[in-house]
Amino acid sequence: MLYPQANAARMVMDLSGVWDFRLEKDAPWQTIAVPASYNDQKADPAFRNHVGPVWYRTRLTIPAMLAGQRRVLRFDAVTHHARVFLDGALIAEHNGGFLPFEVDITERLAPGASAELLVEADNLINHRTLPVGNESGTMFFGSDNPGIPSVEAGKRRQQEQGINLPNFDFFNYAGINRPVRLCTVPEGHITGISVVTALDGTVRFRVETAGEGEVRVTVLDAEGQEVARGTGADCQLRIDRPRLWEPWPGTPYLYTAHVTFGEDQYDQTFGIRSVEVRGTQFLINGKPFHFHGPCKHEDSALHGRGMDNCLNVADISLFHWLNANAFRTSHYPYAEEMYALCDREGIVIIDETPAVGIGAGAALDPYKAWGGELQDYHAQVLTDMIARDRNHPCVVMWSLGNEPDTEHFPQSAYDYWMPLYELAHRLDPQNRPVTLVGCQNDYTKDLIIPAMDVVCINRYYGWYNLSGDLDSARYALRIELDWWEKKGKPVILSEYGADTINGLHGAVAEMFTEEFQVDFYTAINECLDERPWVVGELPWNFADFGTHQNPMRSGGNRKGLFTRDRRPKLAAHYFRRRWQNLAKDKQG
Ligand code: GCB
Repeated sequence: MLYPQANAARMVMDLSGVWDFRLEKDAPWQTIAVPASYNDQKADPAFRNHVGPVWYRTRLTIPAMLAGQRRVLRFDAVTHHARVFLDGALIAEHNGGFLPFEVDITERLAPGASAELLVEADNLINHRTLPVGNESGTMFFGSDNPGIPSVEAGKRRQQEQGINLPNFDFFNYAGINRPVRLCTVPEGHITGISVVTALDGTVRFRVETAGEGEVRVTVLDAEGQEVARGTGADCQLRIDRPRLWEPWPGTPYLYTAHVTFGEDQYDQTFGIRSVEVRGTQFLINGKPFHFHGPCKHEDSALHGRGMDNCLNVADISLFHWLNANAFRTSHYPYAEEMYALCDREGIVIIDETPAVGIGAGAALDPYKAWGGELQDYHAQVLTDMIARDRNHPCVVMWSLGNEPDTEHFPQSAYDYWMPLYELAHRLDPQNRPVTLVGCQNDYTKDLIIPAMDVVCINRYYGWYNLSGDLDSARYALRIELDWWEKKGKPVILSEYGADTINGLHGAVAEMFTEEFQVDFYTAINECLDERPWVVGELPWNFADFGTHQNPMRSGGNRKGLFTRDRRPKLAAHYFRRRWQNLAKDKQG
């Protein structure tokens, strides 16, 4: 699905603003900002803790000047299940809270007319949604004291009240999290573009269209000079002396393909770069690449997971301050604006589906219990994510998901994930490497993580296990890394970290102090530096972030290198120094 674009042939009308909102069907309307999560917009536990549908309402008027154009409503993300009504008629329904959907309303609302636009957004999560939630009331963290009659009775009450707990460690921020726009296209129009490049300057465009017409492609360099042109829906061009898209600290050079079809036109940005796994190396443009940068969340005070360009620009500026070059979109596809920004800034992305928490802590084989239906849905989400993000040069790898159970039911896990791995390779015109991020587990039993193109492992030696004992943490991690070395694959430590309360210090570094966070990373990094086939380090997390309240979290997850309002902890300064020359040292 193409990102909305305003140009000589297309118009975009942003419907952001303050809409009407209610938590219950017959309650009085209140105010709410769109886009943003609704949870923290009011000082009211009913907003923060709401489970189930909510309703958003605004008035949509089609400008009379749009006559003759097709008119499409585009929702970039409604979390997690959306139903859209126009003057009471259901016009669209969509599953999944992190990817766009659109609905053509040309025949429903004439130019000059107006109607009530109502959006129902449901945040319920269960074992058939991504991410996964527990309807049973089971807690992700902490002990539920099983067997104590009074506690069991309390849990039954919670279920009757409709408790809905996440099987993941971030707040289930919900609502209209990303922009809503009215977009126009001419009657005959471009519906999709895919770009595949080669380092010699060969570029192949595949353009999908609706209606009659001829496709023409003109490629412009970064100065707007024409460097190649061609015709046809499947068209191959050659750019002389191509400039490559290089990750930071190189130049992320971008070209623009100006595509026309009948009266329509679309400017598609692209970069010329290659991505390949060879032996134990991850190559970008044929050169070894080392990933270093913290994993992120879309998370900030008040906005929740609401799309915020200012926050994105500030965060990527802090990536440069850190001398970081990469992040993983833990644990869901981010807003499209972030990928466009990273294309321009040279920050590399591992793009992750929202499949977090599949089977974590399950007593039964989760894949047998829920697998079939969930796998079909997962395949759809993966398909939509790749279709959305396939042209971004910053995206260099697909992550099928984060920390499913792969240890207790290894064969079922393999049977669930391998078809998705194959699907990702089939769908991606650029055939990027594919990974699945593994939980800390008995890695010797795991069948699927070692089968990925790149082994991505989340490890908490010295934190959740061997807590506070960094010598033993190093010792244990080295044993595990020796095991992975024999697999002959590139390995990324895709999460490691320690909760740290900013301002808490200790001359003796103990857990939760800023000094301990630095010591923790120093110890673990020592083990990584010994091994050239470790091609990445992704600390957990860029910034402190919101979670559900539980006895393991104090004001959210505090493993940030930055506080939630983006002030550096000591560990941010540590990584800034460590990463200053790392790209040169590790990549040559
Ligand atoms: C993990 C999860 C991440 C959590 C993190 C933690 O392994 O992938 O979502 O937030 O651990 O801090 O516990």
